[in-house]
Amino acid sequence: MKNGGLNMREIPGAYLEPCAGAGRVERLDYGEKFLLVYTPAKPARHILYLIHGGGGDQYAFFCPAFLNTVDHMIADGLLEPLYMVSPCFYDPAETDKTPASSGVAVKKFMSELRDQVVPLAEGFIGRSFARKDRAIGGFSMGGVTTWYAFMRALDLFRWFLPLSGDCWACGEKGGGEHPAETAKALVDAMREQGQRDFRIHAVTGSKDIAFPNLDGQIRAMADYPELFGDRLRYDVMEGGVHDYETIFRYLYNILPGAFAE
Ligand code: FER
Repeated sequence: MKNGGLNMREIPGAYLEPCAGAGRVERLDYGEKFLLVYTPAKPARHILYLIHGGGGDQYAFFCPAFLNTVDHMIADGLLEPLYMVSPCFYDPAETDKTPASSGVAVKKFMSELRDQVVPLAEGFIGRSFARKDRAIGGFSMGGVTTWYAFMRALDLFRWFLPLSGDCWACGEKGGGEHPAETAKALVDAMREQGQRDFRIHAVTGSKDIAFPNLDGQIRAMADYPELFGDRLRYDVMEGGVHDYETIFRYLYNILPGAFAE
């Protein structure tokens, strides 16, 4: 495991303001649901699926602060242009957004991600992306979703960015409560899928409520150095808390390294 070392710089204040070279956001409907696609101002090779946290929706990541930051990073050459897709894992009629209900929703969302979200987004863009150019990441319950994608959709994604969220394969907050079983569930799922070429960059903060869950899980994953080894990178920001502003800061720092090797 490559541990820490990332300098978690603050997003420059000017990056939160609109950028002259802004990308576009479009809404694509499917059934009763919709997703948002961000198309950068310059031609792009990569695509990132970003999953909101509990109680959130398609606009949690697709808000001015984050989209302006990405626009500026691309305009200033700090980030290779990329498409971004923001779906919602809840059914439209769902009013219960508690962790228990969200846990059921994200698991169910896996088939929708494969059968509807990816084909719709990439059909709209006009091409199917190579696995090596596809990433999935998310915050909190979106991090939980990202771990499920690792277990069920390793054929679709090479890059996984779970941010302040653990794997719930062995129950709610299972990464913290059942770390060894959770790590084994990840390993078993990986072996079943027969695919070992991947990269995980997990990030959380020392004051994040999900810290004990993700941290316990990552430590247990380190018991499989031959499988995770350099494919797993883990950073903990001192003082980082469980909110989107902090997560945008993580993405500002880790996105330039995604798709890099
Ligand atoms: C965690 C993963 C997800 C966690 C909390 C959540 C406290 C989500 C909470 C919510 O949606 O309210 O490890 O730890």
